[in-house]
Amino acid sequence: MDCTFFTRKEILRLHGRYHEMAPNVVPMDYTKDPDVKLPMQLIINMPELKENPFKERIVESFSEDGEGSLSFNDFVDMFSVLSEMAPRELKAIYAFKIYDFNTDNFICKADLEKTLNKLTREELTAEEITLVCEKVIEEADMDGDGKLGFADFENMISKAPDFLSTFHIRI
Ligand SMILES: [Ca+2]
Ligand SMILES: [Ca+2]
Repeated sequence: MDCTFFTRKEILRLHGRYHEMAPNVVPMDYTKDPDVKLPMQLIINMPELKENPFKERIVESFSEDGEGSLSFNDFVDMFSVLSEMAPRELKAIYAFKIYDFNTDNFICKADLEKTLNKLTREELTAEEITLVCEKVIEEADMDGDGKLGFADFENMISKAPDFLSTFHIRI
């Protein structure tokens, strides 16, 4: 994916951030497109992500090797989608992917329970979570199969924009 909304100046600033996490590994000169990746552990400790309950899943979903390491390109893609300039539709695609914990292209009740537990930082009881999940699915599930496909999900976030708030980051 190449979908950055950043100016050259902003990309240079991001490169500075990427470089400062591992100055011995990340060269300053990127004209030769070096094959460098930084491990998830460094990235999830950035102040923009540290407090985000979905940080591991966010980083994972932008990791081209699928192991959570990010090349500088992956890193720019991630912040592009998280930036305020990203279109809502693009954020929705990633949010869906991130909330689909078992990666079957649907958000089922179990996915939604995990999502809500993280969004509410485990402040609700298990019964409350179950109730909210049932209600959300009931209201958003337009084709009545008991789980949320992407169209259902878009329906859900149009009614409950909080589901996207975790994907807005100011950098
Ligand atoms: Ca799923
Ligand atoms: Ca459905």
